[in-house]
Amino acid sequence: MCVCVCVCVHPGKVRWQDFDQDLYVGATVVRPGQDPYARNKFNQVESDKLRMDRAVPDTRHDHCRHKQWKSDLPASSVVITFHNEARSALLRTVVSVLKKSPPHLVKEIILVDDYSDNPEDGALLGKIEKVRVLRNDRREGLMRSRVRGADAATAPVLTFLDSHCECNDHWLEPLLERVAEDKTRVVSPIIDVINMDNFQYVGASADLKGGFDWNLVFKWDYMTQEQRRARQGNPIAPIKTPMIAGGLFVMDKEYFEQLGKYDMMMDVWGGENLEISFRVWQCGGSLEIIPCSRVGHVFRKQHPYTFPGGSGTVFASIQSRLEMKKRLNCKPFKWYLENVYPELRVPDHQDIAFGALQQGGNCLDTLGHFADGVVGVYECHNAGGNQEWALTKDKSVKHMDLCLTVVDRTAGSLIKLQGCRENDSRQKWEQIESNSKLRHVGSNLCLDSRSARMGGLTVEVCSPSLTQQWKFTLNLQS
Ligand SMILES: [Mn+2]
Repeated sequence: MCVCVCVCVHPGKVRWQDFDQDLYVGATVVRPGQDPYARNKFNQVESDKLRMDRAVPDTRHDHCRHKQWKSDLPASSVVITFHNEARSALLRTVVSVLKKSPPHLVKEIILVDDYSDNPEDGALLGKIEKVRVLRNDRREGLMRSRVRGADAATAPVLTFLDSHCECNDHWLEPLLERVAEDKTRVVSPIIDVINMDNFQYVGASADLKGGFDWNLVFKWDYMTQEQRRARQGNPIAPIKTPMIAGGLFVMDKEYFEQLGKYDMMMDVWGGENLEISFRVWQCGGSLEIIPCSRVGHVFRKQHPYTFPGGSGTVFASIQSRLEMKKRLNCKPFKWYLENVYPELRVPDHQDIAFGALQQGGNCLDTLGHFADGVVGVYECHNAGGNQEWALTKDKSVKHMDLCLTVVDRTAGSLIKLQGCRENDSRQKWEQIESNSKLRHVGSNLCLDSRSARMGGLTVEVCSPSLTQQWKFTLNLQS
């Protein structure tokens, strides 16, 4: 006798388990002799080898494993936008959502195909249960695509994901719980690293917050020691963060609309995470990272796609956005800097260059020394601290109130840190050769790292040597 089990799947749809991965991914494999990085800037051959529902390590803190989530959480619409994504990566993203979420919490997955070369990349996935596919009929960019997906969403909560993610165990419940408690919270998971070369699911530090530098580039900041100590009693407590990485977050749909969604005049990609982070904080909401939620993401070193019209043309009028912020009674940026991101050093009007002073992957570093100590170089860590310098209008190179000082004006002599003094010619420097070198004004010698390992930085006769090439993170003079 045959017993049939009824599986409730809509007509024409299949369960993800029944989706033909080999047929879908097989159509776009990397041919022998082709560069596996050419299309996606990650190793597509390795990505294609993996099963769509491969097992990944549970990277959560132990405390998360016993946690009970509220039973009456709101459902979410998952919005995934993509442009020419590798099929295997896109499919794994979709499958991991379906596999790792309680079914009643995922109302739908909305794939927004931002005019990929092959419309089938998205269209074929529309066969999978809960997946809806929207395709732009021209390239719109990330922001307008996300807004299109959000507008089509029918669940009360929006979950935005990148198209090369893998959701981990119970990733969704802790995010939804925080948003259900307070609609003005915008939350994101800890983003685990998936290695772009071998696709190993690596994990991530739980001691990071999102921040930015003055080139307005997102970066991860280590929590201060004080912040880490405060968390020892409750290591899985939500982490207030000045900035979200941008690709992965959960937000109440009504709140997203109230706050002005995204700026529809923003093109292509980038900067939108800073913009929405500032807006959420300044307009009364908050941003959190929820440690019990983990989602893997393939981090790349390069953009895989082109910027139509060039990346320098993505500017537009922000008049209507300014009016909106007025209407919403948003606080000024100064408030954000002082209250949300007090760790960030703000360049003042005296600075003409600012940030780390870089030489390749190394940065000028106080090495923890104070007055009369030498300075050296150390691997750049982008966390400010001992690597934070400013060149000021009065020509000093400053770290806090210590200045680079040429004690002895002969080539080969060590540079010392000394308290900054006005009008001390031993502390006057200028940038030369298109801001690529630092020359001591009084001696015409250049800052040099050739003896960094034998004592410290020195001044030397200026030359084309790479040990004299220094670049500030941010140059405010042209
Ligand atoms: Mn991404």
